[in-house]
Amino acid sequence: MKKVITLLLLAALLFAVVGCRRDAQEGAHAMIAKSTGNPYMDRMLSGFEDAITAQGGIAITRAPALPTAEGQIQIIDQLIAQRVASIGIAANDFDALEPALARAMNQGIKVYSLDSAVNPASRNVHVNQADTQAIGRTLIEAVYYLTGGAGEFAILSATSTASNQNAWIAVMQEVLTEPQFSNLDLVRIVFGDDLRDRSTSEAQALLASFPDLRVIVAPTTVGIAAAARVVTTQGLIGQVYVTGLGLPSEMAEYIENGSCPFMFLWNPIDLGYLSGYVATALANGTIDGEIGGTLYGGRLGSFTVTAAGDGGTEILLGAPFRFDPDNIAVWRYVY
Ligand code: RAM
Repeated sequence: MKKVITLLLLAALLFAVVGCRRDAQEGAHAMIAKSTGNPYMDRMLSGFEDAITAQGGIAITRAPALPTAEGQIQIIDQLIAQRVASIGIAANDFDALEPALARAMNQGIKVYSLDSAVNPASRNVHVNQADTQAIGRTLIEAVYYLTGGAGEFAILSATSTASNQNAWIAVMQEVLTEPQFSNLDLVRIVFGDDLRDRSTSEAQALLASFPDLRVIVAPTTVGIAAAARVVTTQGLIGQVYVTGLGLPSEMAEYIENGSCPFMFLWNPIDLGYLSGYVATALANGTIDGEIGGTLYGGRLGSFTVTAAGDGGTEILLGAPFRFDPDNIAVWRYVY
């Protein structure tokens, strides 16, 4: 009987240890998106999963229901308890995640931001989708072209704390001060929080408040789709144009109906995929986030760590791509 009890106890102990191991998912790589329900974020996470599984690792993908720092902090604390090897985060706030991410780094977890940066003290490196200056300038040039060089325009952004949108808007405002853009009138900046309904009502409110509005520029895939839908349903195609950063699969019908004559984006799948290689390179010590480090990015080739505009370091994915009626029929099926 004693033997049986000992065996049972041993079995229970073994089960507990194995069970814990499985819960802990030690060595797994995690990525946290801004929020659930955003198709751009879903594509980013799927690229990450592909890269991690291609390397034989375990990928954990998480996102809060709403794009808030609080929701992301809760997830970070859970991932610290799971003892993951790395955390990649598309941040809902530049500074607010610092205490949680510092806790992670103190536990030996490698931390990087992608898409939307955290401050340099909160990360080992940032994976930047495209040059911040180029995005801001390209969007103002788009507004210039669509207004014919003069007129009212508004910005429909994501959340007011999103570091990527805020960085692009800051560049847009800086570029606007150049003499050739002096007849462009930025009448308002509004925030749809990357939620479809809120972005829709913000677009409607802009049209109601500014009858002479010529362009809505939305540096967010959720905002641009909502704005184009509103312009289309209100019969304003040709009177008010929409442009910005859009997902081809969501925007094809609006590029084809003329409400959004053209727009820009990078490949969100590639952004997640490259980050999957950044995660393993940080975890195995190939890079430490310092300038000059190089890593292999799978099918995307090699990358180098460079200085970022915010004083930290970054790895740049590449140049943004322009989508218009000539190429959208192909790209709508890609992402
Ligand atoms: C939204 C998100 C994301 C941004 C794209 C362009 O999906 O805000 O962070 O990079 O738009």
